[in-house]
Amino acid sequence: MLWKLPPLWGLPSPSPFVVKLETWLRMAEIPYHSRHLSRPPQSRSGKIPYIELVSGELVSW
Ligand SMILES: N[C@@H](CCC(=O)N[C@@H](CS)C(=O)NCC(=O)O)C(=O)O
Repeated sequence: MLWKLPPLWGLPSPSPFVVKLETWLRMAEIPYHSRHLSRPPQSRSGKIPYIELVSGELVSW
């Protein structure tokens, strides 16, 4: 699960890091689901985007 901010200002996301990651996932043809944050990021860095694995582990960088 990719956690991200919702679309804004005509962009798929106001975060360039989200746009970059989603573009890469599409180019690499890696299937994924995404959800919009409704609370502060739960990643260790406190930043978005981050990935929640099926196991529940959170991956951020
Ligand atoms: N190293 C991260 C950086 C992500 C990042 O800086 N995200 C911004 C949004 S564009 C953020 O969450 N900022 C919140 C903060 O700095 O507290 C990446 O490449 O994805």
